Amino acid sequence: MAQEKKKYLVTAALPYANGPVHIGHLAGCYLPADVYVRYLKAIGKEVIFICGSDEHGVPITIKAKKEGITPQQVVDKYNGIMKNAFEQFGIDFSYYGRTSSAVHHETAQAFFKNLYDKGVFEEEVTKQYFDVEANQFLADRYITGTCPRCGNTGAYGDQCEKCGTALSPTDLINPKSALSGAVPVLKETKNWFLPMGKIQASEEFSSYIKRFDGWKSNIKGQCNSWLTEGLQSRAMTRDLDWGVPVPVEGAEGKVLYVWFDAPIGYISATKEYFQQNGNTDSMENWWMNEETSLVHFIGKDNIVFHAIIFPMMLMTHGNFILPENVPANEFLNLEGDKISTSRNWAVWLHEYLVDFPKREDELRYVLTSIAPETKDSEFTWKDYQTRVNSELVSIFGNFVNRVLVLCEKYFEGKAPFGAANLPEGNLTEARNLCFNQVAQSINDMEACLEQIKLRDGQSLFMNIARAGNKYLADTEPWKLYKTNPDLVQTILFDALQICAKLAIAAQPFLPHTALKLSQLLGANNLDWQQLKKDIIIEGGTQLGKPEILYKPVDDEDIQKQLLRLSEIKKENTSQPAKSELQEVKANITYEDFDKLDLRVGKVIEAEKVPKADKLLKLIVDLGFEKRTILSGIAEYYQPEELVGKLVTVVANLAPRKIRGIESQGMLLMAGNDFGKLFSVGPEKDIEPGSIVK
Ligand code: B3M
Ligand code: ZN
Repeated sequence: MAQEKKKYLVTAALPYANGPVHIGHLAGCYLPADVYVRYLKAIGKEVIFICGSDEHGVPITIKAKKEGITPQQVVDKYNGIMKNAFEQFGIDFSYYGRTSSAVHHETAQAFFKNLYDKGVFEEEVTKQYFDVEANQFLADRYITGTCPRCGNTGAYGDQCEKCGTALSPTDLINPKSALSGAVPVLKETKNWFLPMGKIQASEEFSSYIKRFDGWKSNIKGQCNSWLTEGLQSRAMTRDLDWGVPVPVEGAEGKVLYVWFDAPIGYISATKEYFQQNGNTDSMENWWMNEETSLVHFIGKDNIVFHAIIFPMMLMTHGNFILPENVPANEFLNLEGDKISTSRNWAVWLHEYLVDFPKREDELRYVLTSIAPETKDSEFTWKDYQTRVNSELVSIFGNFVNRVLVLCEKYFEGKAPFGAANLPEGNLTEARNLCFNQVAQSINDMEACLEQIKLRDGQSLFMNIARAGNKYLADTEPWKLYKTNPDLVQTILFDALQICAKLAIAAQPFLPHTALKLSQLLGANNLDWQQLKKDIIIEGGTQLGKPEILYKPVDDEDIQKQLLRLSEIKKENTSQPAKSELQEVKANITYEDFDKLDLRVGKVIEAEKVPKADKLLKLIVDLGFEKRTILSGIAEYYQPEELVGKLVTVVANLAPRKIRGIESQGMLLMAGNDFGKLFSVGPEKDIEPGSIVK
């Protein structure tokens, strides 16, 4: 990987500029990307690190409507807040762009035009929902309704967030306009579709997907399952007024689909970066250069766009390189619950900076320690406190502090001269052990960084400090000083070299600390190559005044955070006002009702669906036959609780394939938006197959 290519073009997902940044964002993609970039730079690669605000799409316009301001005002407000938070945490982008910039609009339009002129798009008139009251088409999140899969009444036109199913607006039951609440009507409109099925069949695409083999299994798995199901054409334009106008005739009032223009944002930001640097280099020299390795850091909800759709766009355009790796992370949860902006269930970076000033590296450390690299993980304040206090403070900080304090005490704050007197016997053993452990940890750490296993990499980094502490504990220089000061000189000389290695190896993970520590060591130009050297700090070097690297986190600090969260939880779970419960739907006739065939079923088998957190696969006996039914209830039921239960089944619902499994019906569930869901079944024992009416 990193050894092979010279140039690295690393991107981190462009966050929607519609709200501040929280720890989930940081842990999901910005921090891992930054650690990797800092490592690549340290080993001497040429790297550019690109990010920016995604300023289009319905998430922005919805926020504008909520706050009663224009979309432009929304993005202007949040772009600054986000950029600043990233900077404070040391996320070292080469360039942070904005998709509202003129360069981006031009670049995205030229890209679309290129594909259009080649005849890549399918032009199709389809029926889309239209809000007569608001006089506009309803794309994606402008439309809500009931999920046909799990019955969630707040599903969006592009996705149900409860069961994760990707939807089209016309899949929704009882669709409603998010703008006016009106029932939308279907109206014809022309849009341009990317023929993904056709591209999937191309040779170029087949050869591209061989790269998946080297990718993390969570990403490979998701991609392969989409490919197996077969890709459908997808509209790359929308009937909206906020976005990049579609640059072709007959497309007035239409903009590019936000997922078409946003990834092009990486390209336009690269252009702007070089423009602002006097054009000494060019976008083409990176994006159209086989010497470049393109790596996209993203969260798991963006996989299809980066691993499949954007590469298809790049491929059909031609000239561009394709992603070498897409290291997507899973999600980070907070204190047992999903992080949610709308429920304010988050640790906001701008708030952390106020509550824990100058402790950015502490959060970086904890978030890398628990990074959701292969599965969802969990942030708790208690765990934050433990990791800071028992690792950063007690191991790393304590080691460095002891060394500096002893050097001040015995050698007037200067580095002693090494090997004045080599230890004998047990002490030789302790010394060799320490040197071996340090060398081994450094090697293993580099291997992890190379493979983007940052969590393991950081824990190996900590092992260097552990080895240093053990050396001091084994040799006890503070006891030796009276009898053998020469030996103490050797031990502290050794220990200072370990401090210097820590300062170097900390660079990717803890950049603020790395800087501070190198100053304390009187070493300005530490570089990664020196990790393999025996002597980094020469005898006689003037050291800084001993200063602690990390302050312990107090119980009060933690209590305050927990109190804040518990208040939010209270607000969120307080009884819903009647008006917040769903309104009763429009009347139906008896004939409508009679179309439903509801039957009693008995669950005879239940199991989790691999890689689908919310789905259970059930075998339900309907008396006359057994059906496979997928249900989005895994959060509410353990499979074994359901076996033997009588349930009500919609027996004549058209079968539907989910995750490659055909679901042959639906279970009735009683639920609300406040986290309750129960199956609805007969009150007394009755034969499976009985009619419910
Ligand atoms: N803005 C989605 C998100 O923030 C989207 C990413 C774009 S990356 C090109 O999750
Ligand atoms: Zn659903």
